[in-house]
Amino acid sequence: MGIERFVQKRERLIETLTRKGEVERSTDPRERVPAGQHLTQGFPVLDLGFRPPFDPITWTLRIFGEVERELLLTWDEFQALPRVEQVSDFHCVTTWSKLDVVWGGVKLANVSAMAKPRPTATHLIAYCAEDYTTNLRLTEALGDDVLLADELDGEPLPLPHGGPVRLVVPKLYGWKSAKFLRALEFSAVDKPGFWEVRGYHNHGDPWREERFGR
Ligand SMILES: Nc1nc2c(c(=O)[nH]1)N[C@H]1C(S)=C(S)[C@@H](COP(=O)(O)O)O[C@H]1N2
Ligand SMILES: [Mo]
Repeated sequence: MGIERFVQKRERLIETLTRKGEVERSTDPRERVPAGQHLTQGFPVLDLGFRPPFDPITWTLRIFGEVERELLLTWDEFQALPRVEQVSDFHCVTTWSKLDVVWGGVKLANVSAMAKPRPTATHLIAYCAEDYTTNLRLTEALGDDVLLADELDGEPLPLPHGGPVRLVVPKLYGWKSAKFLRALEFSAVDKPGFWEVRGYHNHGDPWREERFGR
């Protein structure tokens, strides 16, 4: 299998870089495709098929649970938050990977800092407009590369890709990148989401091929 060779090559490369004390990631696209994945040039749309329309007047993002300060952000308030741009790779468990996706939005860690999670919070649960949910370990959800994205390729995030706001969690399989995001719960217990209760892996690291099971 070609992909397997790339992964072995990648591991050797990381070994070499670690030995040399260099930490930069390879820019060779083939080194960035996890085992069992293939590259796609387009950006497939994958969801349950129900895409709730966006109304900027009624849209809100609710932050609740184990926090000092619950938040209910309106569209205007969300737009006023500090913004970042990010280029990251996207790996769907159904085996397609897309490299160098250009996202814009707000770092989840910034919104979390506004809400001030209590020490009891261990997980972050994402709730979407069509009742899709997914779960993240809080430490990972607060990673520097986790975004509340409202732009794709410099344009407002299109509805099929989860507009107006979706999670982007580049280090985990795509099903953790919740589209049509409406609420985030800081939780003291893990709450496996839509796909996690249907057999997908509870964690979902593509580099460990955590596709199914716990
Ligand atoms: N709300 C919601 N978010 C979702 C899904 C979904 O069905 N509903 N599908 C997930 C899956 S399996 C993937 S691979 C990505 C796909 O994102 P895309 O449609 O922008 O490619 O969204 C994830 N987020
Ligand atoms: Mo997916």
